[in-house]
Amino acid sequence: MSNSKILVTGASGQVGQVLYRHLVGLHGEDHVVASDIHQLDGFSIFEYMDITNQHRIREVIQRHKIDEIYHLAAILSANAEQNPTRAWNINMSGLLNILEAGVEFSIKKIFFPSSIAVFGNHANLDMTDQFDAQHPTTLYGISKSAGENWCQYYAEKYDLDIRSLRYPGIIGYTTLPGGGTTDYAVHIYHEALKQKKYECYVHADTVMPMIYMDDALRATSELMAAPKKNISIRTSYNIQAISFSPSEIADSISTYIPDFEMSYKIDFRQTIADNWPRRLNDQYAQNDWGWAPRFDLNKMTKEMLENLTLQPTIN
Ligand code: AKB
Repeated sequence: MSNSKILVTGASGQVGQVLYRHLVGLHGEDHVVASDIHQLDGFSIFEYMDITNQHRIREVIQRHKIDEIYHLAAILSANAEQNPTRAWNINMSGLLNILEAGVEFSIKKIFFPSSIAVFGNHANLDMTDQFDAQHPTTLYGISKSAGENWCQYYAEKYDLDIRSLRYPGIIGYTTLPGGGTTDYAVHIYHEALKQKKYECYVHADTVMPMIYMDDALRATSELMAAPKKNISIRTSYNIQAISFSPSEIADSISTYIPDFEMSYKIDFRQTIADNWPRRLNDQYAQNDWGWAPRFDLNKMTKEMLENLTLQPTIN
């Protein structure tokens, strides 16, 4: 247990819910404040918070004497394309409000999730380096790329200890994803158990980088726990875990559900996926804070199917 008082924004989202519970496990329920515009059951301390409302953010930080923030509130890639200006407002002014509050209230540490979406087709998409060119093709990618630069700016100008990961698609069994391009890799497990079939919106051979939720949580806490002097990247760290295509995940599921059938109906998310890295070089994360994933595709499939069988889909 620690004396930190932690605020999680976007706590009702796919990662937010799980990260909230993870942080409660590490720090105790009196030390973690969940905030969102949707309240779910299971939060010990919850504050309604619209991330674009700076006054409200200041009020919550003051009331709970917050000294660490995990800023997860954001609109993901596919949803952002439906309403780019709204997504820009939420993703950008939300982050700036948190950074400003970080300076005003001398917040000790801030976590900002960036994404593989910061890269576009001017990067080497087969093995994207930490400092490869960023020419994002989605509004989400543009907002995360700008966000990374804002983080570095605040870190350098105000010595704000802000740390960030470029999350790949995150796959877990307790929560459903909310409007990303990588969402298929979660839905496929639910549908495999319910109907033994799944219709995928990207081509069979479209490889995207993904990570199992346990690894994503561990990467986040290891980064946040690392000594400040080890953090050499103040934009956002590349992390690599598992890269696979829809046909490979379908094969992995078929080892447990032999009559599982996959079909394809391609939509606008194909173009997004085509401009994202397929695999990333995460040398800096390995060197600076010892990053190493523990789940490969088959180990993840086993865990997903076993846990979803015990605890059926929430939707
Ligand atoms: C999305 O698909 O938008 C996210 C991401 C890769 O950042 N899962």
